[in-house]
Amino acid sequence: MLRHAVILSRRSARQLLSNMVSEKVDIRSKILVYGETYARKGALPTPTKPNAKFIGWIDENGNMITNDTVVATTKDQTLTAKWEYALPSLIDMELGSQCSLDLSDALTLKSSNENVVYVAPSQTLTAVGTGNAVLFVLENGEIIKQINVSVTNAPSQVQTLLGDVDCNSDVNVADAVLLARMLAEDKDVTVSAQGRANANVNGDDNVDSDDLTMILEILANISSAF
Ligand SMILES: [Ca+2]
Ligand SMILES: [Ca+2]
Repeated sequence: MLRHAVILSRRSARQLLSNMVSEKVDIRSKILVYGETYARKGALPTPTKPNAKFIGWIDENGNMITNDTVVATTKDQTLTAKWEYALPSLIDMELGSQCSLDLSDALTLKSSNENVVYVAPSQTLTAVGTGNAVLFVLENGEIIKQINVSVTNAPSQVQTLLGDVDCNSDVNVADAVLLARMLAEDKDVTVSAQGRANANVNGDDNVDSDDLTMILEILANISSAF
């Protein structure tokens, strides 16, 4: 029989094995013979990755390759692992809250509406506005999943200390600064639901610049609200 070497990689098996465990690259060299199955001299490896389920091996043409597949090429070939990620299809967030998904390093997120949910470079999500958005999960630039995100107002909270936006049991200029940044939609700051309740100094339906003015007045001892 003619032996055609199909070398998936020339790197040493040991190095590749460690790559398999730690990297998104799941490759191992295997010498195959045209007309025989991929299981020749041992089954194809079954890689593992946190929060992901291995689906199978895909060749360069997108064909699923199993141990029973017959080798139909004499060329070098690279098989790519196909994964299914354990990701939710729906995320409910309260306005102002943050969360992060347990992502594999290979995945990045992109928001369809950054005025609803903002994705930081760290991939942390911040609910910056009420409404719905779609999170695109990208692997190597390709969308592999869409997650619907719904942001709603936090349930109304009882004020613990009027003006204490950062909830440290004290009202000072840091609270005014935090509120000002929140109102300016500074995406680097987050205010908890309790903080938003405390920020609503005039007790109406909104947290807005009127409340900021009142906090500044409190700080300047102009107001006798306390
Ligand atoms: Ca405070
Ligand atoms: Ca208010």
